[in-house]
Amino acid sequence: MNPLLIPTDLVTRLRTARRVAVLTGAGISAESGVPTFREAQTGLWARYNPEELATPEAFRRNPRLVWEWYAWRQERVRQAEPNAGHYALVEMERRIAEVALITQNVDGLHRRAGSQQVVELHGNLFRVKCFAEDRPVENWPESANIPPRCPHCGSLLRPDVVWFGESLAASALRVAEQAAVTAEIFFSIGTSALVYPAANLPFTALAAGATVVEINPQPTPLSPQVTFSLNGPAGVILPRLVEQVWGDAVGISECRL
Ligand code: BJW
Repeated sequence: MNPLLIPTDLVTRLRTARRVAVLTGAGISAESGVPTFREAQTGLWARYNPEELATPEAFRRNPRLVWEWYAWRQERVRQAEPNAGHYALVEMERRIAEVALITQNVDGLHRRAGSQQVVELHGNLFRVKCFAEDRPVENWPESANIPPRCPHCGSLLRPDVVWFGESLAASALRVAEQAAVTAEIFFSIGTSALVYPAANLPFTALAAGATVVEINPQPTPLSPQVTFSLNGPAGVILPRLVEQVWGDAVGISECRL
């Protein structure tokens, strides 16, 4: 199927949908120039495997290496801008009564694009917390230490993200699961669908009777189960989808697509 042709049946379902849930992964930010997790890394960090850096064990072993990797990623994201895929989801939020945007990304690009209801399942690259006590920390004394130390207990500071083996924030997971149960349409966009518990969400939605739509240039373990598979980049498919569903609506020409 031509991925740019959005199935008519999906267009019809979206026009009348009142509750939609969207799960995004690193692929939605790929067209902003933010590297995905499991595709080949480039430059300085090409010889490191991200899966091996995003763990508490890696941080215990070499806190400086892990802190510097996150500092490098912060810089990449600061230089990036949201892309047409992020903006199309902002438009979707404006058009549908309830849209829950659940992201595994820590880059903050959905909020920068203007999405309001964003659940960040894996934390945020720009927040910091104490490694020992899990306490959020906003300011710390200037020093040459890398990583810097917690001003309250003296332990190392770390990024406020969820590493392998760590629990997701219970409140975020609850909201995400509830959105998957109640959604009429569930989108899985730009994620390899490998990392749990996020990877369960589309299956929860399917079990509850939702239409499940995957947008990804590559197949994933979820692909055989979905109702609609749109094989292509999110930054191309999502604006086309929005245009086909609401293109004749008043004000669409003002959207940043
Ligand atoms: C495009 C595109 C374009 C490219 N347009 N698309 C059940 C079974 C088995 C294991 C487990 C299980 N439950 C829990 C586990 C263990 C573990 C897990 O899932 N392991 C699996 C790898 C097997 N999960 C956990 O440990 C989680 N914690 C937990 O469950 O706690 C309870 C518990 C503890 C201990 C034991 C058991 C239970 C925590 C998971 C935290 C994940 N953290 C990371 C790092 C966050 C911080 C950071 O960013 O540094 O989150 S890992 C990494 O993977 C990151 C991502 O959010 C996440 C998902 O990756 P994503 O987004 O899918 O990216 P990619 O790169 O994989 O895929 C990109 C996709 O985009 C590709 O498909 C491309 O084709 C596509 N694409 N261009 C559209 N233009």
